[in-house]
Amino acid sequence: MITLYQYEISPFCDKLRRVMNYKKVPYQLHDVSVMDTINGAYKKINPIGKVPAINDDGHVLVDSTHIARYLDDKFPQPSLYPTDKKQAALAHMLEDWADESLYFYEMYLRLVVPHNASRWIGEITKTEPFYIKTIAPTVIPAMMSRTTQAQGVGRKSLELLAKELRDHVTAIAEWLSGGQWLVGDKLSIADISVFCQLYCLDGTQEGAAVLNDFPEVKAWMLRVDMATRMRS
Ligand SMILES: N[C@@H](CCC(=O)N[C@@H](CS)C(=O)NCC(=O)O)C(=O)O
Repeated sequence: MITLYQYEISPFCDKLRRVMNYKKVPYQLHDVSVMDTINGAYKKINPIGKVPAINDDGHVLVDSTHIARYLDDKFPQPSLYPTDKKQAALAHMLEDWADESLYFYEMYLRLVVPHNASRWIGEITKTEPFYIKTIAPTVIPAMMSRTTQAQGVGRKSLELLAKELRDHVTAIAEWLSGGQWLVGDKLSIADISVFCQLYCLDGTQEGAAVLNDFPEVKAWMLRVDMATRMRS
C-alpha cells in the first residue's frame, strides 16, 4: 500500500491525492505535523524535508512531479500524460508553471495576507499542541513572507498581485475557450496541477474575487474536481 506523507492543505499533496483518486490507486495518508518538522522526525523519512513524499513498499520518492510520473508508469490507466509529443511537452510546461509560479501567489495570499492567513493557519494547526497554535500565527506568516520576498511575489503590492492573477486566469480562460481540458481531449497532469493551485487561490478573498469573474474557468475547475475527487 502506498503511503502519502502530506500536509492536508498543500497543493502538491492535493495533486497526488487527485492523481491516485483518478487512477483508483489505493493509498493511505500520513499527516506530517508541524512538530514532526521541528523535531526532525520527518527528515528521517524524507531528508529534503518537503511534502509530498510517498513510501511505496519501502521505496521513498519525493517531489509531486516525479511522484506523479512514477505513479503513471506503475498504474498506466488512465494515463495523465498525452501520447502526442508536443501535447506532452505542453502538459509538462503547464505543470511546471502551476508548481513554480502560481504556487507563490497562493502561498503569499493564503499564508501572509492577514485576513486569509488567520483562517488557513487555523487549518494547518488544528491538531497541533497548544504552544504551536500560539506561535504559528506569527511564525508561519513571517517564514512565508521571507520565502515569497526572496522569490519576488512577496515584494509586490496586493493590487499588483491581484492584477497579475487576473492576467493568469484570463490566459487560462482564453486557452480553454470552449475546450474541456487544458491539453488535448483528455484530462492530463496539466489540468490537475493548475487546478490544485487555483483551488488554493479560490480559498482567499483576492483569488475568489478574480475566479468568480471567469465562469468558464470555474466550470473547468468543477470538471477536474469531479474527475479526481475522492469517491466514498
Ligand atoms: N516542487 C515540490 C514542492 C513541494 C513543496 O514546496 N512543499 C511545501 C508544502 S506546500 C513544503 O513542504 N514546504 C516545507 C519546506 O519547504 O520545508 C513538489 O512538487 O513536490
